[in-house]
Amino acid sequence: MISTSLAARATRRRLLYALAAAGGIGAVGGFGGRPLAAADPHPAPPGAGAARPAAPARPARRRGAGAVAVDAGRAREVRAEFLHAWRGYRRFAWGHDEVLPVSGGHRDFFVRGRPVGLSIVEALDTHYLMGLDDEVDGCLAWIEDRLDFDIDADFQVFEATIRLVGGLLAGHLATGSRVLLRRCVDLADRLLPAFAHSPTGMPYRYVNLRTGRVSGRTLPVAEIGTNILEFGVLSELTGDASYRRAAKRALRAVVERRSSLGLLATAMNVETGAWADRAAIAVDPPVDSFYEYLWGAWEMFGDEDCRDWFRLLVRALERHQAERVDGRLWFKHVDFRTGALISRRQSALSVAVLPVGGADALAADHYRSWTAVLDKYTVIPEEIDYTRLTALSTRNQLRPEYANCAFELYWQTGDSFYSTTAWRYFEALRTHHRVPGGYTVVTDLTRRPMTKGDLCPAYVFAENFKWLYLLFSGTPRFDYDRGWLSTEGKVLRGLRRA
Ligand code: DMJ
Repeated sequence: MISTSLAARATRRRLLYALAAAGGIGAVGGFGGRPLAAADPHPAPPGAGAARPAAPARPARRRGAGAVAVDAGRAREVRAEFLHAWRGYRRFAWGHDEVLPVSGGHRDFFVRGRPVGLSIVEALDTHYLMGLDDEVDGCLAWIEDRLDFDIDADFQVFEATIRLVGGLLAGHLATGSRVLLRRCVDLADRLLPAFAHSPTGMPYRYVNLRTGRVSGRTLPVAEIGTNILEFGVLSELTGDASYRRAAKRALRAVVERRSSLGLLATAMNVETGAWADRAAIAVDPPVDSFYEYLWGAWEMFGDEDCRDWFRLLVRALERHQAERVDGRLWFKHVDFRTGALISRRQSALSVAVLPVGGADALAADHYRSWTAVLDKYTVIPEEIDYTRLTALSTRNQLRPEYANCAFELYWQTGDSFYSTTAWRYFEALRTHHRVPGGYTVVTDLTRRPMTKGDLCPAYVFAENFKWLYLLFSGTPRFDYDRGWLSTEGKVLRGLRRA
């Protein structure tokens, strides 16, 4: 039985708090004797420290009474498994982008033969949150000595932004390291030509980091519009508004091209501004994080345009794509101009979008839908046919999205359903993805034992264990009242200095 869902969301409490005074908080600790600079562009609310300038209203997250499911035993187990995965990387792939934990090899993520230590950058703030300060130290030393973005090769702008710019930013916010901020600014400046050379302001897909030559004029919506959080924080840290301005222009260009139904298609030619297809597939990838970043820009920077665009797009999503099958909420793929059905497939990545995006009632229902998939398969398949709840892919690429959503919804509601199911996710992760050399992808989750591939994607060091650790640890290094994380799990606001 299929019916359209029009769930409404509850109201959000709002608080006023002051913008960061230049300079932010002072350091009381350090890593390896390196000088720590003031880092947080969004320091603590008024009352703490010096007087701050008058500030615009910004939203604050709604919190449940028990927003942190503190369980020291579980937090320890999560941390131990993160360390197991990390030791595999350190042993077999140090300095390379990603570890192949079964064969003991490694692979480069952006350009073959040109590693940028991706897993090191991705892991920085996770190490910090878990109190693994020696590891933070080792990562900082590698970045200081070895990381150089003067590379004559094409880098994918979206991945470089969410993983590298975001990782370096979060690392800087955690440690105060000026080197991390310098590397971050250097990389962002090398990425900016992708925006500046485009007639529409929507970025090209690739940019040569040395020459600034751009390429790839047709790209999906998530790649066009998943950058305002990283670029916005960078603007605040540097005082240079051009990063945030470029990101905002790209968002606006996409939203302006929505159909009369208020839907976005999937991919755009950024030179002509013409859609390259007609499929509205949100909240699936490669559109997913476009939505997250609209709401994030409101939460992080008080950007009212982005808030309004988010609401407008989510209203259209509810009206034309949401449907219930046996009481479970899913989002069908439709023609973005007519609303005609294209398919009833759903990606496992979809579960993480709405809780980050301020549509909590929808998010909660969608999470319950994916929990039914977790119950059926133990490990969530990459993609399903939601009419029959059957796997269209038997793989799982060590996906973090279910844990991401569990953390977000627990954080917002304090409902133990999310901590219980998050723990189930963790136990399945440990049972089915663990190998002696770390953690690896599953290639067939319908077999027993599940068959495994040979890759630990770098995002595992940024996401899976971090979401779980934040959920169960209540670490004092994270400000649970006002923290904010990116689509790649980077803490862009609310890191507390040790
Ligand atoms: C991560 O790189 C990010 O979460 C991104 O937004 C898309 N998905 C992968 C992990 O699945």
